[in-house]
Amino acid sequence: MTVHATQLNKAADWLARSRRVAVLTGAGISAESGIPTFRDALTGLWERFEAADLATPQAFRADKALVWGWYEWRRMQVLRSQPNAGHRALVVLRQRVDDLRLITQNVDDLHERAGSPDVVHLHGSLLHPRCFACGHPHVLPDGIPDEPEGGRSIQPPRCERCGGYVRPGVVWFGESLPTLAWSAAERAVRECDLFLSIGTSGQVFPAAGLHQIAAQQGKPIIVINPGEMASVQSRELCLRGPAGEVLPALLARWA
Ligand code: BV8
Ligand code: ZN
Repeated sequence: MTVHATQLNKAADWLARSRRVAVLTGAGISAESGIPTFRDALTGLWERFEAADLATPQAFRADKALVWGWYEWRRMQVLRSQPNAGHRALVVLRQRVDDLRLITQNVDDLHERAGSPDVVHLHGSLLHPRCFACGHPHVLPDGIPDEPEGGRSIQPPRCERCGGYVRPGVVWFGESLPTLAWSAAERAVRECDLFLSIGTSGQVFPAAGLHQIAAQQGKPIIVINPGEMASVQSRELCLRGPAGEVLPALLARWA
């Protein structure tokens, strides 16, 4: 971890003086749990595709089995993985500030399994499929899907109410975000006195717009990401390191 102590001390000081923290997480916070990020190239059956091309209603209409297979493979990975120190640190941080609102772009349940309540899922969840035709929630069989490492095409199950095809309970590109989740996220950023962005490349909208709202409102911003980040605003601190190392180090500095 190449984060300088001065940066960490400054960030810990900002956190210690904040009361209402809004946190936005992306795929990077689940990377240390073994879940590939969206930047990582797809493998196996899907290696010739871009994630953003597969995660669309058009792709599902074109080849339901290919897309459903991809999501069952990802659900298997998530159910086989465990929350990491980054997920767990956010549970501790919540106990240290008056109000913490946790907003995620991730479709895994690792924040919840780490113990975070009321997680706002902007892009849905792998664990709540529904009917593509009538929207009726579909209950998946218990247990972890046993998918081949390279994946396979699987016909999606049928809706018990209308017989339609079941789709993953995620927000696909070109689809609107859940209204309640988006309004809760916007409100959290407008009401916070510190914005914490963890493990996101800030490429997907409107989620990436939350950072801009915080910057426009002059909120102090802490970014945790080992990668090269876009231009840093005035009241913004960039801690270049993996969330699973930086977040515990931040908490450790906050006696
Ligand atoms: C919509 C669910 C209204 C599915 C996802 C404005 C400008 C340009 C384009 C648009 C715009 N407005 C709308 C668009 C179109 C589009 C969009 O943003 N396109 C992009 C690609 C340009 N947006 C939409 O379609 C949205 N809907 O706008 O609806 C509408 C409707 C009709 C017509 C018009 C408008 C819906 C977007 C949601 C799509 N669904 N996920 C699934 O998962 O299968 S998005 C998905 O990709 C994730 O949820 C996430 O949001 C995104 C990936 O981004 P990140 O999470 O940031 O992950 P990434 O891999 O990119 O980066 C990882 C980062 O972690 C890196 O920076 C890396 O350095 C860092 N990292 C790595 N290791 C670690 C780490 N950090 C910390 N610790 C580590 N250890
Ligand atoms: Zn149905």
